[in-house]
Amino acid sequence: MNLRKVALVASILASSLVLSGCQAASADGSGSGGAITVGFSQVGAESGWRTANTKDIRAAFAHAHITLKFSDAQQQQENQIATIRAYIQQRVSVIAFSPVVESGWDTVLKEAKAAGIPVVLTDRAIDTSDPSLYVTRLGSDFVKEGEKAGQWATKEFASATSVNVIEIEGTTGSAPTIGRRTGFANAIGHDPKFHIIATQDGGFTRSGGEQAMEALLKAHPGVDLVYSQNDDMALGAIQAIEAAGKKPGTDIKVESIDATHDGMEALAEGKINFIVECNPLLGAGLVKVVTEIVAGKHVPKWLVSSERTFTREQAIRALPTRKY
Ligand code: GZL
Repeated sequence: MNLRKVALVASILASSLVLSGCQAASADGSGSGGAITVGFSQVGAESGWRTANTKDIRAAFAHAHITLKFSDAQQQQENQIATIRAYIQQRVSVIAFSPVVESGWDTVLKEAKAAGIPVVLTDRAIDTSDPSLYVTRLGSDFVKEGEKAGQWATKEFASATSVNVIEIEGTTGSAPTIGRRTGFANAIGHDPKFHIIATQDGGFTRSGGEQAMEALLKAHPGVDLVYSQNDDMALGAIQAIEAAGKKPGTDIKVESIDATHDGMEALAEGKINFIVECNPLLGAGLVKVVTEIVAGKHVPKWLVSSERTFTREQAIRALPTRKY
């Protein structure tokens, strides 16, 4: 066999070895045969809760020595869809993401399913007619969180004859916004003294909460209670209430959801009156679920977060040992 033929055979052999290597990687979705790689799309960096959630997930994967490809979608669904498609092309082992809004995921998740890549939801939920498009969701019961907030309001205003409520909501169309609105209504809806006099989207951000409250306070100076769907918006609302010369927590009651450090500090100071916890520490659970899925084990469809509520006294006691 002359040298030209030897070189040709050698190059064909080499490329077949490379291809088989790729085949091995694509078969188990790892970057190097056997190792797990997870592609994660995070909503953004809009709040203290999100920061704690991202920090915990990154730390859990580093501790487990599992490769985590991470992307920040800056609260844009089209960014998450593009990132999920990129993870499909990269043949990751598992795709995990916190969907910024509930709807619009079926098409891209069908592509992941066709590629044989399991999908895990963290934190937020999706609204789909085909639940087979994801394996499980690790996250909170947002309706229950809203109900806890409403139940506190009914106790706090037990002796009142009329209660004017302003509701500052999170991202329109997101699972926590929809669930917390539903839960709050479930709890107060039977009591005609509660009047939700205004609702506005604050985007789960501090500036969004301040802008919403500034506008709503001008239109509704007689508000009795602000129900904010997260701490960051509540902290913004507090700034607007103080700028209007009123005392948050005293002249206008304020309740919130998350129990992040800054929210708990405002609760301890009496500027917020009650907080419903929403647990962002999903990292260890996500590592466990990914490992079980890759091992072919069954996992429940919903791994619900355990959460509590805080009064001022409870916040003062809890603050020194809080993880976020
Ligand atoms: C809730 C989470 C929400 C938080 C906000 O699980 O999706 O998004 O309540 C965060 O603080 O921005």
